[in-house]
Amino acid sequence: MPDPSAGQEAARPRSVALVGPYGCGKSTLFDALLAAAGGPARRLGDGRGRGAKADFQLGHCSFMGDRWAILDCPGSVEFAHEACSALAAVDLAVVVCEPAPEKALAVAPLLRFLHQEGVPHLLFINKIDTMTGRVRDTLAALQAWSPQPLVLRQMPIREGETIIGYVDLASGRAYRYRKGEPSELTDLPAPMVEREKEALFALLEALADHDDALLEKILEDVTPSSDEIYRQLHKDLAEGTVVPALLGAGERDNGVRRLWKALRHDTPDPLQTAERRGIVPEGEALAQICKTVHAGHAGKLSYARIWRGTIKDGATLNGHRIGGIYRFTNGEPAKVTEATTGDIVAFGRLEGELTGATLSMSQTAEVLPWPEPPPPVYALTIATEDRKDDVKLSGALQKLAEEDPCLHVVHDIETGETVLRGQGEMHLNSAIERLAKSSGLKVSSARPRIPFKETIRLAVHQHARLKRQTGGHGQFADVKLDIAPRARGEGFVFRDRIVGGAVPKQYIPAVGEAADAATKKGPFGHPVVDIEVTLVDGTFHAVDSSDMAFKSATRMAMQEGLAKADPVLLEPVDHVTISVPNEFTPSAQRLLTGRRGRILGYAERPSWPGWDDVEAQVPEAELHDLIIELRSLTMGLGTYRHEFHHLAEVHGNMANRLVAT
Ligand SMILES: Nc1nc2c(ncn2[C@@H]2O[C@H](COP(=O)(O)OP(=O)(O)OP(=O)(O)O)[C@@H](O)[C@H]2O)c(=O)[nH]1
Ligand SMILES: [Mg+2]
Repeated sequence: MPDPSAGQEAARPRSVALVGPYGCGKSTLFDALLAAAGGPARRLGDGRGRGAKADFQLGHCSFMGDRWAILDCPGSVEFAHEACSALAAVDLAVVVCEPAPEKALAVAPLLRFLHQEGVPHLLFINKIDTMTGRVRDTLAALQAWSPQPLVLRQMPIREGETIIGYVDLASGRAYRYRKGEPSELTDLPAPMVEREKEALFALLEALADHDDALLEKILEDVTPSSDEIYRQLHKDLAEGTVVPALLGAGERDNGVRRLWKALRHDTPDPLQTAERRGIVPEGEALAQICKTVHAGHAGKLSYARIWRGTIKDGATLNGHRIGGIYRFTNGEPAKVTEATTGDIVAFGRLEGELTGATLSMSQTAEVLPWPEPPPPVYALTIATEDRKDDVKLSGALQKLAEEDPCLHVVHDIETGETVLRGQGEMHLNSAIERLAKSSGLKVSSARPRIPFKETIRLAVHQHARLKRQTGGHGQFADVKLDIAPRARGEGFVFRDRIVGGAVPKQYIPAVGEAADAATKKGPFGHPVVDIEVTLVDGTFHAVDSSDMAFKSATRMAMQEGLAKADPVLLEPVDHVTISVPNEFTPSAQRLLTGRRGRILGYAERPSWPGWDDVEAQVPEAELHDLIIELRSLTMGLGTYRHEFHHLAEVHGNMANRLVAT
């Protein structure tokens, strides 16, 4: 594999995703990286980084002659799939984290994910200006969660409590941070010389685990050259055998150039990434869509990673002619004529192609896998203020769902509501906001209604007679019904037990239809399920009877009969599985029982060491904001899934309360 840092020819464009928990400073670092690469001066304090963005931002730049695409991912767990999409497209991930150990732990699931997916990554311990404890403690806390060894590449230099610079362990050089400027070379303070030796030894030990020559040197007490150390770091990072850790403060430009140099040196070549993804190097041009946006007047843009070959503007991919290829320099889309292996660019007007689609000219090339969106855990209804806008709303929702594979739009036939399902409050609210903004529609949202049902507990016999004389000929029908409960899940059935033509055959279907129609709204206002209605007797009139008359009589009989048959409210109960690190298992159980859940048990989560799956049956009415509480109890780590299990009777106060909400 070519070493891009050593090659004579211009290196292929490479890409990096900034990932990490909510608010750890990714967007600030993104700005700092672009600024350090000659981008626009930083818009410090203009709020660029603040406020959670729902999707990743793409920026292009060149650093020391190499071309780069940087992807700034949203941090909230609610947008985790967006980060997954970015990670599926890039050569390297920079995991940004907070300096305090308890806050830094929020990256734990990410480290596990990157390890599982085999994505090469390095750790950037950010906001080092606020660090009070020891960097090593933070690293040790994270190490407990990382399947790969984390190795510190820098050692902080302190003056009192404040970190004022660092030693680059591989080169042995000491630097002093300067706010908003590159760090300057300085002398290592004498009292730190011993500590630097220890830190270097720790780094070498970690690296020697994967290299015998290095191990030999350490055993012989020979310090390897900087070049040797850099080479080993490069190799170990690409192979995923170690995760190097760097320090800095994006907001002050501290450690940003050091990070750039590490990226330049260590980010795998795009061909290596393609190999990791199982893409053979020979063959026709191949790309994959990693994001879809409807950019107003610019139309649809499909962001894509080029895995192989060169794609020129105007080429036909999957049967669609590309209408423009864009890169994003200085925050603005700029048209380019072509894109090549390693590029991440936006293609214009690839109608009909969705995020995840593999693109090629012949369409006979291999189809690349794409991460599945996680199942929805939170729902809100959406409605227009003016019914006239409903068509416009459904068009806008379709576009939104095309941009965001985690967003499900469902028209609930039972409740008549349009329901958005997704990853949480922030996710859905930001989707609704975006929709309102792009479509100009006035919309409102609310908690979805629970699809309650009802049934009866007593069998009753009900007689009803319709007799009306209005002007000409009248209306007459008389029915006797047996209305009886059935077992849960057996549904509705109508039977005819008429003998001797008491009700003529021709009217019987009308009775059946009316009985069925009457189950749509029972005494509590919800659909009635699991009952049996039998027509046992009746009378008719030769002139005045009709289908209509028999329907009316049946409706009357049903209404009266159901009310007398000891009706009861039924609520949907779901089978719920909560997944949490096992230290949170007791909290998860308490959370479920506090929500009228019946715990079924818990067990180790398959192939997730240290995690448990807690199983329970929980009423759907208690699930609306379960995810919010679960995340707040588990540092955002807990997830859950659910599916309808059965309908359960609700009595007394609970029934009143549920019906009232
Ligand atoms: N002290 C300090 N604060 C920082 C640093 N970098 C960012 N911040 C602050 O951290 C907050 C969050 O920064 P962002 O860059 O928006 O964080 P983010 O990771 O992009 O956040 P999300 O995209 O919402 O996940 C802001 O108030 C920044 O001013 C830093 O190096 N030092
Ligand atoms: Mg951000």
